[in-house]
Amino acid sequence: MTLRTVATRPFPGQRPGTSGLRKKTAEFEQPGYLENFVQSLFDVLPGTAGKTLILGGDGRYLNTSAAQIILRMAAANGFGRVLVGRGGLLSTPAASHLIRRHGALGGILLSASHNPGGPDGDFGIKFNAANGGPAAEALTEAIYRRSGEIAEYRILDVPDIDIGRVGTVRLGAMQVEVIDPVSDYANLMERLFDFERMRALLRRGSFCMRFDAMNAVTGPYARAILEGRLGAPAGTVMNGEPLPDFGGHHPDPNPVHAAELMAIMSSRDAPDFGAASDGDGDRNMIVGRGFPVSPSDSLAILAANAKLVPGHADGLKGIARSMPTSRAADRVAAAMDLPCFETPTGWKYFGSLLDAGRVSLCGEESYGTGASHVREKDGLWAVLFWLDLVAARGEGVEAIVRDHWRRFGRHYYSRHDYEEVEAGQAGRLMADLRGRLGGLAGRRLAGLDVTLADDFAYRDPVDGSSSEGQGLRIVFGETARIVLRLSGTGTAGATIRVYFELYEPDPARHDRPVQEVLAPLIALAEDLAGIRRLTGRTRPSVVT
Ligand code: VG1
Ligand code: CO
Repeated sequence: MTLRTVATRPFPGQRPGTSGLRKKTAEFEQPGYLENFVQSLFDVLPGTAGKTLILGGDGRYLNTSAAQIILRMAAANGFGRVLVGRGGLLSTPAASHLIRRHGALGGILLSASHNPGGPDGDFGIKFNAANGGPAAEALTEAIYRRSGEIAEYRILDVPDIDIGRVGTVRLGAMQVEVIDPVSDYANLMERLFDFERMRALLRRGSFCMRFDAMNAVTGPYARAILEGRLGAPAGTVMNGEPLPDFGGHHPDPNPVHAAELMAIMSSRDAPDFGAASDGDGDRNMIVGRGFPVSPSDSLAILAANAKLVPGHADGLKGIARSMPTSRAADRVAAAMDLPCFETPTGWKYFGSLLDAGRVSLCGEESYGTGASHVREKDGLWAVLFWLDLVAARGEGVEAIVRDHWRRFGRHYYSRHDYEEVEAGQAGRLMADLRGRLGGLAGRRLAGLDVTLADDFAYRDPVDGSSSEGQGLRIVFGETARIVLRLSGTGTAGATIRVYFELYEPDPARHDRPVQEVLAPLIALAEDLAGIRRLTGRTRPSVVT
Protein backbone atom coordinates (compact mmCIF):
# COMPACT_ATOMS: atom_id res chain seq x y z
CA MET A 1 0.00 0.00 0.00
CA THR A 2 1.65 3.23 -1.09
CA LEU A 3 0.77 6.83 -0.66
CA ARG A 4 1.15 8.62 -3.93
CA THR A 5 1.61 12.35 -4.41
CA VAL A 6 0.40 13.16 -7.89
CA ALA A 7 1.46 16.33 -9.71
CA THR A 8 -1.45 18.27 -11.14
CA ARG A 9 -2.34 21.61 -12.70
CA PRO A 10 -5.31 23.84 -11.78
CA PHE A 11 -8.56 23.60 -13.72
CA PRO A 12 -10.24 26.97 -14.15
CA GLY A 13 -13.73 27.57 -12.78
CA GLN A 14 -13.83 25.28 -9.73
CA ARG A 15 -15.96 27.80 -7.86
CA PRO A 16 -18.92 26.35 -5.95
CA GLY A 17 -22.26 28.03 -6.68
CA THR A 18 -25.50 28.20 -4.70
CA SER A 19 -24.96 24.63 -3.52
CA GLY A 20 -21.68 22.93 -4.38
CA LEU A 21 -19.62 22.62 -7.54
CA ARG A 22 -21.80 21.54 -10.49
CA LYS A 23 -20.54 20.86 -13.98
CA LYS A 24 -21.36 18.78 -17.00
CA THR A 25 -20.45 15.16 -16.22
CA ALA A 26 -17.81 15.18 -18.98
CA GLU A 27 -16.01 18.04 -17.27
CA PHE A 28 -15.85 16.02 -14.04
CA GLU A 29 -14.54 13.01 -15.98
CA GLN A 30 -11.34 14.79 -16.97
CA PRO A 31 -8.42 13.08 -15.22
CA GLY A 32 -7.61 14.96 -12.03
CA TYR A 33 -10.68 17.21 -12.06
CA LEU A 34 -12.43 15.65 -9.07
CA GLU A 35 -9.11 15.00 -7.32
CA ASN A 36 -8.06 18.65 -7.62
CA PHE A 37 -11.28 19.89 -6.06
CA VAL A 38 -11.23 17.36 -3.24
CA GLN A 39 -7.57 18.07 -2.43
CA SER A 40 -8.30 21.83 -2.46
CA LEU A 41 -11.07 21.16 0.05
CA PHE A 42 -8.86 19.00 2.28
CA ASP A 43 -6.09 21.62 2.08
CA VAL A 44 -8.28 24.41 3.44
CA LEU A 45 -10.08 22.41 6.14
CA PRO A 46 -8.79 23.13 9.65
CA GLY A 47 -6.94 19.81 10.01
CA THR A 48 -8.07 16.41 8.81
CA ALA A 49 -5.84 14.20 11.00
CA GLY A 50 -7.84 11.55 12.82
CA LYS A 51 -11.15 13.23 11.94
CA THR A 52 -14.40 11.65 10.80
CA LEU A 53 -15.87 12.30 7.35
CA ILE A 54 -19.34 11.42 6.07
CA LEU A 55 -19.57 10.38 2.42
CA GLY A 56 -22.48 9.63 0.12
CA GLY A 57 -24.34 10.70 -2.96
CA ASP A 58 -27.62 10.58 -4.84
CA GLY A 59 -26.79 7.54 -6.96
CA ARG A 60 -26.18 9.37 -10.21
CA TYR A 61 -23.62 8.28 -12.81
CA LEU A 62 -20.05 8.62 -11.39
CA ASN A 63 -21.35 8.42 -7.79
CA THR A 64 -19.60 5.17 -6.85
CA SER A 65 -16.37 5.73 -8.81
CA ALA A 66 -16.04 9.22 -7.30
CA ALA A 67 -16.72 7.76 -3.83
CA GLN A 68 -13.85 5.27 -4.30
CA ILE A 69 -11.44 8.07 -5.26
CA ILE A 70 -12.52 10.20 -2.30
CA LEU A 71 -12.07 7.28 0.12
CA ARG A 72 -8.48 6.78 -1.08
CA MET A 73 -7.80 10.51 -0.89
CA ALA A 74 -9.31 10.78 2.60
CA ALA A 75 -7.02 7.98 3.77
CA ALA A 76 -4.01 9.69 2.17
CA ASN A 77 -4.96 12.96 3.86
CA GLY A 78 -5.03 11.50 7.34
CA PHE A 79 -8.73 11.10 8.12
CA GLY A 80 -9.31 8.59 10.90
CA ARG A 81 -12.70 7.33 9.79
CA VAL A 82 -15.15 7.67 6.93
CA LEU A 83 -18.80 6.69 7.21
CA VAL A 84 -20.12 5.93 3.75
CA GLY A 85 -23.68 5.00 2.83
CA ARG A 86 -24.08 1.48 1.40
CA GLY A 87 -23.68 1.62 -2.39
CA GLY A 88 -22.35 5.16 -1.97
CA LEU A 89 -25.88 6.42 -1.27
CA LEU A 90 -26.90 9.09 1.23
CA SER A 91 -29.60 11.71 0.88
CA THR A 92 -28.45 15.24 1.67
CA PRO A 93 -30.59 15.57 4.83
CA ALA A 94 -29.54 12.10 6.03
CA ALA A 95 -25.90 13.10 5.59
CA SER A 96 -26.51 16.31 7.51
CA HIS A 97 -27.95 14.26 10.36
CA LEU A 98 -24.98 11.83 10.34
CA ILE A 99 -22.43 14.66 10.47
CA ARG A 100 -24.10 16.00 13.59
CA ARG A 101 -24.66 12.63 15.22
CA HIS A 102 -21.06 11.48 14.78
CA GLY A 103 -19.32 14.81 15.43
CA ALA A 104 -17.77 14.61 11.97
CA LEU A 105 -15.54 17.30 10.51
CA GLY A 106 -18.00 17.41 7.64
CA GLY A 107 -19.51 15.50 4.77
CA ILE A 108 -18.95 15.18 1.05
CA LEU A 109 -22.09 14.72 -1.04
CA LEU A 110 -21.84 13.57 -4.61
CA SER A 111 -24.81 15.23 -6.20
CA ALA A 112 -25.93 17.92 -8.58
CA SER A 113 -29.27 17.76 -6.79
CA HIS A 114 -32.18 18.61 -9.10
CA ASN A 115 -29.99 18.72 -12.24
CA PRO A 116 -30.38 15.70 -14.56
CA GLY A 117 -27.68 13.02 -14.29
CA GLY A 118 -25.92 10.56 -16.61
CA PRO A 119 -22.97 10.86 -19.00
CA ASP A 120 -24.68 13.74 -20.81
CA GLY A 121 -26.12 15.28 -17.64
CA ASP A 122 -24.55 16.97 -14.66
CA PHE A 123 -22.40 15.88 -11.77
CA GLY A 124 -21.63 17.77 -8.59
CA ILE A 125 -19.97 17.75 -5.23
CA LYS A 126 -21.12 19.53 -2.09
CA PHE A 127 -19.29 19.91 1.19
CA ASN A 128 -21.21 20.25 4.44
CA ALA A 129 -19.40 21.51 7.51
CA ALA A 130 -19.34 20.26 11.10
CA ASN A 131 -22.74 21.81 11.91
CA GLY A 132 -24.23 19.61 9.16
CA GLY A 133 -24.97 22.55 6.89
CA PRO A 134 -23.64 23.59 3.48
CA ALA A 135 -20.20 25.17 3.63
CA ALA A 136 -20.36 28.92 4.23
CA GLU A 137 -19.21 31.32 1.55
CA ALA A 138 -15.88 31.95 3.32
CA LEU A 139 -15.01 28.24 3.00
CA THR A 140 -16.23 27.78 -0.58
CA GLU A 141 -14.21 30.84 -1.63
CA ALA A 142 -11.14 29.44 0.13
CA ILE A 143 -11.56 26.14 -1.76
CA TYR A 144 -11.87 28.04 -5.01
CA ARG A 145 -8.72 30.08 -4.34
CA ARG A 146 -6.82 26.91 -3.43
CA SER A 147 -8.03 25.18 -6.62
CA GLY A 148 -6.37 27.95 -8.61
CA GLU A 149 -2.91 27.23 -7.21
CA ILE A 150 -2.99 23.48 -6.56
CA ALA A 151 0.11 21.58 -7.72
CA GLU A 152 -0.39 18.08 -6.30
CA TYR A 153 -2.90 15.79 -4.67
CA ARG A 154 -2.48 12.83 -2.34
CA ILE A 155 -4.06 9.44 -2.88
CA LEU A 156 -3.55 5.89 -1.66
CA ASP A 157 -2.54 3.39 -4.32
CA VAL A 158 -5.02 0.59 -3.54
CA PRO A 159 -7.81 -1.19 -5.41
CA ASP A 160 -11.49 -0.32 -4.91
CA ILE A 161 -13.04 -1.55 -1.69
CA ASP A 162 -16.48 -3.13 -1.36
CA ILE A 163 -18.99 -0.47 -0.36
CA GLY A 164 -21.97 -2.57 -1.41
CA ARG A 165 -22.26 -4.30 1.98
CA VAL A 166 -22.61 -2.96 5.50
CA GLY A 167 -19.41 -3.54 7.45
CA THR A 168 -15.99 -2.16 8.30
CA VAL A 169 -12.98 -2.09 5.99
CA ARG A 170 -9.50 -0.72 6.62
CA LEU A 171 -7.90 1.57 4.11
CA GLY A 172 -4.33 2.17 5.28
CA ALA A 173 -4.65 3.62 8.76
CA MET A 174 -8.21 4.80 8.09
CA GLN A 175 -11.37 2.94 8.95
CA VAL A 176 -14.20 2.86 6.44
CA GLU A 177 -17.61 2.07 7.89
CA VAL A 178 -20.19 1.16 5.29
CA ILE A 179 -23.54 1.99 6.89
CA ASP A 180 -27.20 1.51 6.10
CA PRO A 181 -28.09 4.91 4.60
CA VAL A 182 -31.68 4.90 5.89
CA SER A 183 -31.97 3.68 9.48
CA ASP A 184 -30.55 6.63 11.46
CA TYR A 185 -32.60 9.05 9.40
CA ALA A 186 -35.78 7.01 9.78
CA ASN A 187 -35.23 6.86 13.57
CA LEU A 188 -34.92 10.65 13.62
CA MET A 189 -38.22 11.00 11.73
CA GLU A 190 -39.92 8.74 14.30
CA ARG A 191 -38.90 11.17 17.02
CA LEU A 192 -40.33 14.20 15.17
CA PHE A 193 -43.72 12.95 14.06
CA ASP A 194 -46.62 10.90 15.37
CA PHE A 195 -46.07 7.62 13.51
CA GLU A 196 -49.06 5.98 15.25
CA ARG A 197 -51.39 8.69 13.97
CA MET A 198 -50.01 8.46 10.43
CA ARG A 199 -50.19 4.67 10.50
CA ALA A 200 -53.87 4.88 11.41
CA LEU A 201 -54.47 7.33 8.54
CA LEU A 202 -52.70 5.13 6.01
CA ARG A 203 -54.51 2.01 7.24
CA ARG A 204 -57.87 3.61 6.56
CA GLY A 205 -59.03 2.11 3.30
CA SER A 206 -60.33 5.53 2.30
CA PHE A 207 -56.94 7.29 2.32
CA CYS A 208 -54.41 6.81 -0.42
CA MET A 209 -51.07 8.46 -1.09
CA ARG A 210 -48.40 8.35 -3.77
CA PHE A 211 -44.75 9.35 -3.47
CA ASP A 212 -42.63 9.87 -6.58
CA ALA A 213 -38.92 9.31 -5.86
CA MET A 214 -38.10 10.11 -9.50
CA ASN A 215 -35.54 7.25 -9.56
CA ALA A 216 -33.31 9.30 -7.31
CA VAL A 217 -32.01 8.86 -3.77
CA THR A 218 -35.27 9.04 -1.78
CA GLY A 219 -36.60 5.72 -3.11
CA PRO A 220 -35.02 3.55 -0.38
CA TYR A 221 -35.89 6.11 2.32
CA ALA A 222 -39.52 6.46 1.24
CA ARG A 223 -39.97 2.71 0.93
CA ALA A 224 -38.51 2.07 4.37
CA ILE A 225 -40.50 4.82 6.06
CA LEU A 226 -43.81 4.99 4.16
CA GLU A 227 -44.24 1.37 3.10
CA GLY A 228 -42.17 -0.11 5.93
CA ARG A 229 -42.57 1.72 9.23
CA LEU A 230 -45.90 3.39 8.35
CA GLY A 231 -47.46 0.40 6.63
CA ALA A 232 -48.59 2.11 3.41
CA PRO A 233 -49.34 -0.46 0.69
CA ALA A 234 -46.55 -1.56 -1.65
CA GLY A 235 -46.61 0.64 -4.72
CA THR A 236 -47.18 3.82 -2.69
CA VAL A 237 -43.63 4.76 -3.69
CA MET A 238 -43.24 5.09 -7.45
CA ASN A 239 -39.94 5.28 -9.36
CA GLY A 240 -38.33 4.03 -6.15
CA GLU A 241 -35.14 2.56 -7.61
CA PRO A 242 -32.18 4.98 -7.68
CA LEU A 243 -30.75 4.87 -11.22
CA PRO A 244 -27.55 6.43 -12.61
CA ASP A 245 -29.55 8.53 -15.08
CA PHE A 246 -32.65 8.85 -12.84
CA GLY A 247 -34.49 6.82 -15.48
CA GLY A 248 -34.28 9.82 -17.77
CA HIS A 249 -36.23 11.92 -15.25
CA HIS A 250 -35.31 15.49 -14.47
CA PRO A 251 -35.41 14.99 -10.68
CA ASP A 252 -36.83 18.38 -9.80
CA PRO A 253 -40.09 18.01 -7.86
CA ASN A 254 -42.32 20.62 -9.43
CA PRO A 255 -45.48 20.31 -11.51
CA VAL A 256 -43.49 20.58 -14.76
CA HIS A 257 -40.84 17.93 -14.12
CA ALA A 258 -42.94 15.62 -11.95
CA ALA A 259 -45.45 15.32 -14.78
CA GLU A 260 -46.15 11.62 -14.17
CA LEU A 261 -47.22 12.27 -10.58
CA MET A 262 -49.22 15.34 -11.62
CA ALA A 263 -51.15 13.27 -14.16
CA ILE A 264 -51.99 10.69 -11.47
CA MET A 265 -53.02 13.43 -9.04
CA SER A 266 -55.32 14.99 -11.63
CA SER A 267 -56.95 11.73 -12.74
CA ARG A 268 -60.51 10.70 -11.83
CA ASP A 269 -59.39 8.26 -9.15
CA ALA A 270 -56.60 10.45 -7.88
CA PRO A 271 -55.00 9.55 -4.54
CA ASP A 272 -55.70 11.94 -1.65
CA PHE A 273 -52.10 12.95 -1.17
CA GLY A 274 -49.18 13.19 -3.59
CA ALA A 275 -45.56 14.09 -3.00
CA ALA A 276 -42.20 14.03 -4.76
CA SER A 277 -38.58 14.72 -3.96
CA ASP A 278 -35.48 15.70 -5.92
CA GLY A 279 -32.18 14.02 -6.86
CA ASP A 280 -30.55 14.27 -3.43
CA GLY A 281 -33.70 14.22 -1.32
CA ASP A 282 -33.72 17.73 0.09
CA ARG A 283 -36.67 19.15 -1.86
CA ASN A 284 -40.36 18.33 -1.71
CA MET A 285 -43.51 18.95 -3.63
CA ILE A 286 -46.90 18.42 -1.96
CA VAL A 287 -50.01 17.86 -4.08
CA GLY A 288 -53.62 17.39 -3.08
CA ARG A 289 -56.15 15.98 -5.55
CA GLY A 290 -55.48 18.13 -8.63
CA PHE A 291 -54.11 20.74 -6.27
CA PRO A 292 -50.34 21.48 -6.14
CA VAL A 293 -49.24 23.42 -3.07
CA SER A 294 -47.00 26.42 -3.68
CA PRO A 295 -43.76 25.89 -1.68
CA SER A 296 -43.99 29.38 -0.22
CA ASP A 297 -47.49 28.56 1.05
CA SER A 298 -46.21 25.25 2.35
CA LEU A 299 -43.67 26.98 4.61
CA ALA A 300 -46.35 29.34 5.96
CA ILE A 301 -48.80 26.49 6.57
CA LEU A 302 -46.26 24.28 8.35
CA ALA A 303 -45.37 27.26 10.55
CA ALA A 304 -48.99 28.04 11.38
CA ASN A 305 -49.68 24.38 12.29
CA ALA A 306 -46.31 23.45 13.79
CA LYS A 307 -47.66 22.81 17.28
CA LEU A 308 -49.70 19.88 15.95
CA VAL A 309 -46.61 17.73 15.38
CA PRO A 310 -44.53 16.32 18.27
CA GLY A 311 -41.21 17.76 16.99
CA HIS A 312 -42.54 21.31 17.33
CA ALA A 313 -45.09 20.86 20.12
CA ASP A 314 -43.29 23.53 22.17
CA GLY A 315 -43.73 26.12 19.44
CA LEU A 316 -41.29 27.82 17.10
CA LYS A 317 -38.40 30.16 17.85
CA GLY A 318 -38.64 31.96 14.55
CA ILE A 319 -39.05 31.51 10.81
CA ALA A 320 -36.65 32.22 7.95
CA ARG A 321 -37.26 32.34 4.23
CA SER A 322 -35.03 33.10 1.27
CA MET A 323 -35.58 36.52 -0.28
CA PRO A 324 -37.42 35.36 -3.44
CA THR A 325 -39.79 33.16 -1.38
CA SER A 326 -43.24 34.74 -0.96
CA ARG A 327 -44.04 36.68 2.17
CA ALA A 328 -46.79 34.29 3.21
CA ALA A 329 -44.56 33.08 6.08
CA ASP A 330 -44.03 36.66 7.26
CA ARG A 331 -47.76 36.99 7.91
CA VAL A 332 -47.78 33.86 10.03
CA ALA A 333 -44.72 35.06 11.95
CA ALA A 334 -46.41 38.40 12.61
CA ALA A 335 -49.62 36.73 13.78
CA MET A 336 -47.69 34.39 16.08
CA ASP A 337 -45.39 37.15 17.26
CA LEU A 338 -42.29 35.32 16.03
CA PRO A 339 -39.05 36.71 14.59
CA CYS A 340 -38.85 36.38 10.80
CA PHE A 341 -35.67 36.49 8.71
CA GLU A 342 -35.10 37.10 5.00
CA THR A 343 -31.88 35.51 3.71
CA PRO A 344 -30.22 35.12 0.29
CA THR A 345 -31.06 32.07 -1.83
CA GLY A 346 -29.38 28.82 -0.69
CA TRP A 347 -29.54 26.82 2.51
CA LYS A 348 -26.11 27.90 3.74
CA TYR A 349 -27.55 31.16 5.06
CA PHE A 350 -30.06 29.42 7.34
CA GLY A 351 -27.35 27.50 9.21
CA SER A 352 -26.17 30.27 11.50
CA LEU A 353 -29.75 31.23 12.44
CA LEU A 354 -30.55 27.59 13.25
CA ASP A 355 -27.28 27.10 15.17
CA ALA A 356 -27.98 30.22 17.24
CA GLY A 357 -31.50 29.02 18.04
CA ARG A 358 -33.04 32.06 16.35
CA VAL A 359 -35.31 30.06 14.02
CA SER A 360 -36.92 26.63 13.91
CA LEU A 361 -38.37 26.51 10.38
CA CYS A 362 -36.84 27.61 7.08
CA GLY A 363 -38.03 27.52 3.50
CA GLU A 364 -37.42 28.45 -0.10
CA GLU A 365 -39.74 28.95 -3.05
CA SER A 366 -37.80 26.26 -4.95
CA TYR A 367 -39.60 23.39 -3.18
CA GLY A 368 -37.29 23.36 -0.17
CA THR A 369 -38.43 23.28 3.44
CA GLY A 370 -36.56 22.28 6.57
CA ALA A 371 -36.13 22.72 10.30
CA SER A 372 -33.72 22.57 13.19
CA HIS A 373 -33.48 18.74 13.21
CA VAL A 374 -30.77 18.98 10.51
CA ARG A 375 -29.00 21.83 8.71
CA GLU A 376 -30.41 21.15 5.27
CA LYS A 377 -33.74 21.32 3.61
CA ASP A 378 -35.40 17.97 3.96
CA GLY A 379 -37.76 16.48 1.40
CA LEU A 380 -39.19 13.46 3.20
CA TRP A 381 -39.39 15.36 6.47
CA ALA A 382 -41.69 17.90 4.77
CA VAL A 383 -43.81 15.09 3.32
CA LEU A 384 -44.16 13.47 6.76
CA PHE A 385 -44.96 16.86 8.30
CA TRP A 386 -47.83 17.31 5.83
CA LEU A 387 -49.02 13.74 6.29
CA ASP A 388 -49.03 14.19 10.06
CA LEU A 389 -50.99 17.45 9.67
CA VAL A 390 -53.55 15.75 7.47
CA ALA A 391 -53.86 13.02 10.12
CA ALA A 392 -54.04 15.49 13.01
CA ARG A 393 -56.56 17.83 11.40
CA GLY A 394 -58.60 15.17 9.67
CA GLU A 395 -58.70 17.38 6.59
CA GLY A 396 -57.23 17.02 3.12
CA VAL A 397 -54.41 19.05 1.58
CA GLU A 398 -56.66 21.42 -0.34
CA ALA A 399 -58.90 22.13 2.66
CA ILE A 400 -55.87 22.96 4.81
CA VAL A 401 -54.48 25.34 2.18
CA ARG A 402 -57.82 27.09 1.57
CA ASP A 403 -58.38 27.52 5.27
CA HIS A 404 -54.94 29.11 5.53
CA TRP A 405 -55.74 31.54 2.70
CA ARG A 406 -58.99 32.50 4.41
CA ARG A 407 -57.16 33.30 7.62
CA PHE A 408 -54.08 35.00 6.21
CA GLY A 409 -54.90 35.94 2.62
CA ARG A 410 -53.35 34.38 -0.48
CA HIS A 411 -49.95 35.20 -1.93
CA TYR A 412 -50.29 34.43 -5.63
CA TYR A 413 -46.84 33.32 -6.68
CA SER A 414 -44.92 32.11 -9.73
CA ARG A 415 -41.34 31.71 -10.92
CA HIS A 416 -40.36 32.03 -14.59
CA ASP A 417 -36.99 30.53 -15.58
CA TYR A 418 -35.14 31.41 -18.76
CA GLU A 419 -32.56 28.65 -19.09
CA GLU A 420 -29.31 28.49 -21.05
CA VAL A 421 -29.27 32.17 -21.93
CA GLU A 422 -25.90 33.28 -23.27
CA ALA A 423 -23.98 34.31 -20.14
CA GLY A 424 -22.81 37.69 -21.44
CA GLN A 425 -26.33 38.63 -22.48
CA ALA A 426 -27.78 37.66 -19.11
CA GLY A 427 -25.08 39.59 -17.26
CA ARG A 428 -25.72 42.73 -19.32
CA LEU A 429 -29.47 42.46 -18.77
CA MET A 430 -29.01 42.30 -15.02
CA ALA A 431 -26.38 45.08 -14.96
CA ASP A 432 -28.59 47.31 -17.04
CA LEU A 433 -31.63 46.86 -14.79
CA ARG A 434 -29.48 47.20 -11.68
CA GLY A 435 -28.30 50.56 -13.00
CA ARG A 436 -31.88 51.79 -13.33
CA LEU A 437 -33.22 50.57 -9.97
CA GLY A 438 -32.27 53.81 -8.22
CA GLY A 439 -34.90 55.74 -10.19
CA LEU A 440 -37.81 53.38 -9.50
CA ALA A 441 -38.76 53.98 -5.86
CA GLY A 442 -41.67 56.41 -5.58
CA ARG A 443 -42.91 55.71 -9.11
CA ARG A 444 -46.31 54.23 -9.86
CA LEU A 445 -46.04 51.23 -12.20
CA ALA A 446 -48.82 48.86 -13.34
CA GLY A 447 -51.14 50.67 -10.92
CA LEU A 448 -48.89 49.95 -7.94
CA ASP A 449 -46.52 52.17 -5.98
CA VAL A 450 -42.86 51.13 -5.91
CA THR A 451 -41.72 51.40 -2.31
CA LEU A 452 -38.26 49.87 -2.71
CA ALA A 453 -36.00 48.81 -5.57
CA ASP A 454 -32.55 47.45 -4.79
CA ASP A 455 -30.00 44.69 -5.20
CA PHE A 456 -30.54 42.53 -2.12
CA ALA A 457 -27.67 42.48 0.35
CA TYR A 458 -27.64 40.47 3.57
CA ARG A 459 -25.80 40.84 6.81
CA ASP A 460 -25.91 37.72 8.95
CA PRO A 461 -27.30 38.83 12.33
CA VAL A 462 -25.30 36.14 14.15
CA ASP A 463 -21.79 36.27 12.71
CA GLY A 464 -21.92 39.64 10.95
CA SER A 465 -20.75 38.25 7.58
CA SER A 466 -22.22 39.99 4.57
CA SER A 467 -23.28 38.91 1.07
CA GLU A 468 -24.04 41.35 -1.71
CA GLY A 469 -25.60 41.11 -5.15
CA GLN A 470 -28.21 38.54 -4.12
CA GLY A 471 -31.02 39.53 -6.49
CA LEU A 472 -32.81 42.58 -7.85
CA ARG A 473 -36.08 43.26 -6.11
CA ILE A 474 -38.82 45.70 -6.96
CA VAL A 475 -41.21 45.94 -4.05
CA PHE A 476 -44.71 47.41 -4.02
CA GLY A 477 -45.30 47.67 -0.27
CA GLU A 478 -47.04 44.66 1.23
CA THR A 479 -48.94 44.06 -2.00
CA ALA A 480 -46.54 42.80 -4.63
CA ARG A 481 -42.95 42.07 -5.62
CA ILE A 482 -40.91 41.28 -8.68
CA VAL A 483 -37.49 39.67 -8.15
CA LEU A 484 -34.82 38.86 -10.73
CA ARG A 485 -31.66 36.88 -10.14
CA LEU A 486 -29.22 34.62 -11.93
CA SER A 487 -29.16 30.97 -10.91
CA GLY A 488 -26.06 29.62 -9.21
CA THR A 489 -26.73 25.94 -9.98
CA GLY A 490 -26.89 25.78 -13.78
CA THR A 491 -24.12 24.25 -15.87
CA ALA A 492 -24.79 25.72 -19.33
CA GLY A 493 -24.92 29.45 -20.02
CA ALA A 494 -26.95 31.46 -17.51
CA THR A 495 -30.43 30.92 -16.10
CA ILE A 496 -32.46 34.04 -15.39
CA ARG A 497 -35.07 33.52 -12.68
CA VAL A 498 -37.95 35.97 -12.41
CA TYR A 499 -40.20 35.70 -9.36
CA PHE A 500 -43.67 37.25 -9.06
CA GLU A 501 -45.78 37.72 -5.95
CA LEU A 502 -49.17 39.41 -5.46
CA TYR A 503 -51.09 39.46 -2.21
CA GLU A 504 -54.86 39.00 -2.26
CA PRO A 505 -56.62 39.32 1.09
CA ASP A 506 -60.17 38.80 -0.23
CA PRO A 507 -61.28 35.12 0.00
CA ALA A 508 -63.80 35.76 -2.79
CA ARG A 509 -60.80 36.25 -5.08
CA HIS A 510 -58.72 33.23 -4.09
CA ASP A 511 -59.76 31.01 -6.97
CA ARG A 512 -58.31 32.84 -9.93
CA PRO A 513 -55.71 31.39 -12.33
CA VAL A 514 -52.24 32.28 -11.03
CA GLN A 515 -50.69 33.42 -14.32
CA GLU A 516 -53.71 35.60 -15.04
CA VAL A 517 -53.56 37.30 -11.67
CA LEU A 518 -49.84 37.93 -12.11
CA ALA A 519 -50.11 39.07 -15.76
CA PRO A 520 -49.73 42.82 -15.03
CA LEU A 521 -46.54 42.12 -13.03
CA ILE A 522 -45.22 39.79 -15.74
CA ALA A 523 -45.78 42.50 -18.37
CA LEU A 524 -44.15 45.09 -16.14
CA ALA A 525 -41.07 42.90 -15.61
CA GLU A 526 -40.72 42.63 -19.38
CA ASP A 527 -41.02 46.42 -19.74
CA LEU A 528 -38.38 46.98 -17.08
CA ALA A 529 -35.90 44.21 -17.83
CA GLY A 530 -36.52 43.55 -21.53
CA ILE A 531 -35.84 39.80 -21.28
CA ARG A 532 -37.55 39.06 -24.57
CA ARG A 533 -36.04 42.09 -26.25
CA LEU A 534 -32.49 41.39 -25.06
CA THR A 535 -32.37 37.58 -25.22
CA GLY A 536 -34.77 36.89 -28.09
CA ARG A 537 -36.70 34.44 -25.88
CA THR A 538 -40.42 34.60 -26.48
CA ARG A 539 -41.36 32.67 -23.36
CA PRO A 540 -39.78 31.21 -20.22
CA SER A 541 -38.29 27.68 -20.40
CA VAL A 542 -40.04 26.62 -17.18
CA VAL A 543 -42.93 28.18 -15.26
CA THR A 544 -43.61 26.96 -11.74
C1 VG1 B 1 -31.55 26.69 -6.68
C2 VG1 B 1 -32.75 27.18 -5.89
C3 VG1 B 1 -32.35 27.45 -4.44
C4 VG1 B 1 -31.75 26.18 -3.84
C5 VG1 B 1 -30.60 25.70 -4.72
C6 VG1 B 1 -30.03 24.39 -4.24
O1 VG1 B 1 -30.54 27.67 -6.69
O2 VG1 B 1 -33.30 28.34 -6.47
O3 VG1 B 1 -33.47 27.89 -3.72
O4 VG1 B 1 -31.29 26.41 -2.54
O5 VG1 B 1 -31.04 25.52 -6.06
O6 VG1 B 1 -31.01 23.41 -4.16
P1 VG1 B 1 -30.32 28.68 -7.94
O7 VG1 B 1 -29.09 29.46 -7.60
O8 VG1 B 1 -30.21 27.84 -9.16
O9 VG1 B 1 -31.55 29.53 -7.99
V1 VG1 B 1 -30.62 21.80 -4.40
O10 VG1 B 1 -31.92 20.93 -3.94
O11 VG1 B 1 -30.41 21.86 -6.09
O12 VG1 B 1 -29.19 21.55 -3.66
CO1 CO C 1 -31.51 19.02 -3.85
